[in-house]
Amino acid sequence: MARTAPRRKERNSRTPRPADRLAKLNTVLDGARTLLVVMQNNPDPDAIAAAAGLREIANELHGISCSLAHGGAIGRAENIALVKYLGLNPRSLNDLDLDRFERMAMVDAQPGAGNVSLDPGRPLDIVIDHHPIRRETRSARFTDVRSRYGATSTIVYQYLEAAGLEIEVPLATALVYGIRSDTQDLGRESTRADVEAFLALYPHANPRVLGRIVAAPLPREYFGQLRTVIDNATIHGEAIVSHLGSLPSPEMIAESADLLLRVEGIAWSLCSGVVDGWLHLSLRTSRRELHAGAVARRLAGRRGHGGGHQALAAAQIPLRNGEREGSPALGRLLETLVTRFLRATGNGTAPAEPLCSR
Ligand SMILES: [Mn+2]
Repeated sequence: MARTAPRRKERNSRTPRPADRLAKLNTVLDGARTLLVVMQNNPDPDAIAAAAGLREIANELHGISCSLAHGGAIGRAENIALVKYLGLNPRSLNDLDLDRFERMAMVDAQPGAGNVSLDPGRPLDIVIDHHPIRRETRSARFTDVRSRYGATSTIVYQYLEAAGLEIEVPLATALVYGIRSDTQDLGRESTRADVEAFLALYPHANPRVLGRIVAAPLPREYFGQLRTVIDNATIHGEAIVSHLGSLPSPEMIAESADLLLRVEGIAWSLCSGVVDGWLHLSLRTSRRELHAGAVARRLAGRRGHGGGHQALAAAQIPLRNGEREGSPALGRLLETLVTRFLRATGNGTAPAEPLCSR
């Protein structure tokens, strides 16, 4: 009987060990007194947890005083609750004198991406992220971009672990939430590293607090937006699209795309909304082989930014004069985008029908 060679767990010689990565990170942080950690616009739980984790490393290993910043606002009730629980005071990028900081880091995002307000020309010392690598990122002094990972929280956990730092309950709870929310409870875009980080962190997390954060009270406007999502949702074959109109912040667009992907028989969802003069688009798919990130880039075209993972992606397009919510010009733009989306996903010829009969 033929024997197969025993499968050995071998580390690819090109993959640096966590301790080596930490040593490199430490070199960059060494000697600094201040650090600014920049998150994506409207940061999500993964970004918030990853930033809190990097802050811990800077604080504990280097005595660096650390500030957190982002573009846009923290809009979702869950994210506001998380920030409050962690005792963070994230600042708006617009309110900060960036020259004041001796080091600049970015987590869960990359310079020049569509969801980042920071001037891409500003040099960064550290970039830690799990989105596909961007050209601008390569000029940072230290980069750790692992696009196969489900969450930046997983990557930051590995640094905390390598540093031998005791992870306190609030940070463990946040990192667990970061991993859970970016991977839909490890069911989407997650790797073994995400599962291992989750299992290591979970015993230190406070599930009761996490339960309260996840079920934070929602403002009544949330339900109004939800009604708009459902009223405007149209099915085209295996795809569903909905426009949410004008919104104060874009989080509801992504959340709606998640929700609509759950409609029976649907393999693609696209939700859109207008925030601050930009059209935001969120895409989701259960057909990962077609790559949502590639479709998002096609939707953004040359005018906007687009990208993301296999199963989830986003695009942002700056609106021109006259393309206001409710205007014929915006209507035409949306129609073009929906047509492009339906063609890209193989639903171009399917008849349109409303999700719910009115
Ligand atoms: Mn993330």
